Amino acid sequence: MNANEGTPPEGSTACGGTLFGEDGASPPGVAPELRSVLHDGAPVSPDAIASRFEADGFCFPIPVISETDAAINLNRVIRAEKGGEDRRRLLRSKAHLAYRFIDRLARTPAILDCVERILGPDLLLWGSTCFVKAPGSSSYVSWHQDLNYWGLNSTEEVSAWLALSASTEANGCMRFVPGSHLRGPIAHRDSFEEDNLLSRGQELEVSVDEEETVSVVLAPGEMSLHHGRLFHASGMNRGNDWRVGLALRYITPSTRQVVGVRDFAQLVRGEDRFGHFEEMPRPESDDDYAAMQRFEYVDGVTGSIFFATDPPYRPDDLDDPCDDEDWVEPDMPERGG
Ligand SMILES: O=C(O)CCC(=O)C(=O)O
Repeated sequence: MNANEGTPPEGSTACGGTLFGEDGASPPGVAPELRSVLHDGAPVSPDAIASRFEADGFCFPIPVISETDAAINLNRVIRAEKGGEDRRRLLRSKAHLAYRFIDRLARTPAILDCVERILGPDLLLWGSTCFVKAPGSSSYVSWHQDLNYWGLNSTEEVSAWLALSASTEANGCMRFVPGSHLRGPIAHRDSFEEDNLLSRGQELEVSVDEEETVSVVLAPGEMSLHHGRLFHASGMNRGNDWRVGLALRYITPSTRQVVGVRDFAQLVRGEDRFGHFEEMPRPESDDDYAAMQRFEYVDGVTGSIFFATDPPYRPDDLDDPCDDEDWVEPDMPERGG
């Protein structure tokens, strides 16, 4: 099977290689220091991105779409968010199956080029979620590791978090703990806090030293990449504008779903020689009723994965880079209640 040719969103970098800042230039209206270097000061380049990701478990800021495209897509998310619960819930989990604009954003060549450097040439899009914080919203995300509750048997996963609005400390940008992806799976507890944007309000049972954290400040059109075992969180929106990010979850085709009986993913680059995930037709518009029905179907089949008990999930065949000889298992606290 070959990946469908991706259709980049209007006006985005379609060349599949040129990142803003590569030549030292910055997109209009943004301070050069935010645009042309990565979080550690290295110039934005595919090699630097891959090596920072490996060492720190994340990498940002990486400009991938234009400010104009970010604004157009921000409006689409806000329209869906305000369109009632039926429209809003389609923005969660596998939103690319329901909305064409998300399907297209997820195939942006500049995003896939970076992810390919980390995961290799064959890429599946497994998930896509819009994390939306309205102005003044008390929504937040507790400290967690993504892979603990997705039922995937591999750490060959990368999240690309695309800022459609500015993402700042004031409006609740993400925060990362550098190097925490190397600590392996950590126990989580479920809080089911109403304002927590995570499905069960999952939170790490180890404490996080706020001094060690890095704020993921992004301009519209920039993305961050993070590893599925990275400790990350985000605060409330204390600003007057929307804070909206699209989290795109890419995996390799050899990955398996081992909690749910069936799971779905779209081939976005290269080849799938494994067939572990079912593929769905792409939405033809943002009002594609058949696509919305397919989303509901998939959500019904896969929704229980996120509520599977007994985290952290650690199947015997877990393919974890932390399994190397030098890895020392951290003390795992007892799970409460
Ligand atoms: O957008 C946020 O505030 C949190 C996003 C997140 O936890 C994720 O993308 O894994």
